[in-house]
Amino acid sequence: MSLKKALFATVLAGFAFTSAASACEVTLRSSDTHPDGYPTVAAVEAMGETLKAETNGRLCIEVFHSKQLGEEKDTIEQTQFGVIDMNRVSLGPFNNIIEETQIPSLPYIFRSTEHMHKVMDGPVGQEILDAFTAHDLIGLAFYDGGSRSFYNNQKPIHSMDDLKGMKFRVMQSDLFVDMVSAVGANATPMPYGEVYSSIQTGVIDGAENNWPSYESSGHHEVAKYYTLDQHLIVPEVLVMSKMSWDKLSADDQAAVRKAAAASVPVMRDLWAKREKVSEAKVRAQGSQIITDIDKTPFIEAMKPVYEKYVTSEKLKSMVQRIQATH
Ligand code: GTR
Repeated sequence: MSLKKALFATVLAGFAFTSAASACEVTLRSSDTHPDGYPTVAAVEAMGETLKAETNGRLCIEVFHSKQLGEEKDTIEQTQFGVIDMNRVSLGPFNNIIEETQIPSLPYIFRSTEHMHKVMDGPVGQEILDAFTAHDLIGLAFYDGGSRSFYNNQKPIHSMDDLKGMKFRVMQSDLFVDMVSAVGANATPMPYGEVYSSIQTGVIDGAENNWPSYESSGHHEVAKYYTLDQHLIVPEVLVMSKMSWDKLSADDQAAVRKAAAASVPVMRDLWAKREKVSEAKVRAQGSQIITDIDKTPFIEAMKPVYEKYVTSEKLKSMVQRIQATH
């Protein structure tokens, strides 16, 4: 980090601590790309309520939703620098920085959401949370991100052949670029906030995401063909800046961890409901949902992605342990 950036970070981090809302001694600023009311936003707000109660009103959280603090990749950097205290993001944008996050981001690594929960709630999940510390972040909890599938504005996709040559936006992760190439399409990494207009103007044919994001972003308005190939079940993560963390007492750190853990079942519940609401909404608004898709060739096609990214013994062991989890 440059000296200038470090100074800026220190000034702003200090500011967050001294300018806290009246009743709270410390107000932690938390970033989210999603709009108010989205399950991730509501879950971090719920965590804030728990934390406030646990600390007799001393520690509070303010969620800056709707990318008020920026796009995910930028806010991650700012969280590392201590400019932002907390961040709720997908694991995808961490892939190029923290290799352990690539494992739950591998296509078809999880058989179901239940499988993902079991893994992320267990030792492999803990190892991944711990890996954030070396990158100036504290991993607090994993949230649900549903399963991600392709959508586009050109045609219904029924097979890998239909995907040939099409252009899809992916999160800014090399792994996802390779994932899209593996099924014969072209990937364009770009921030979430640019996807809508990029589809509209023909820069890309589509993108890939879960029901709630496909709906809340309005992408369904510009890309109505949604094919449930469910190539990713990538969890979301709630992290805290290590700089902000180190300013807390051990008791307050424990209270933050406890409140984060308590927000997980709240989030899962909100998520399950929102998936249904979003699905119903996009169907009602004219999206064409393609469900008759054979996933076997997609799973086969991902082999080179595993070969490229699962290289060290540590990562191989993680994959094996995930596959052996039932
Ligand atoms: C959403 C996820 C966001 C963001 C977005 C994207 O499903 O919740 O954190 O990563 O996808 O595609 O950029």
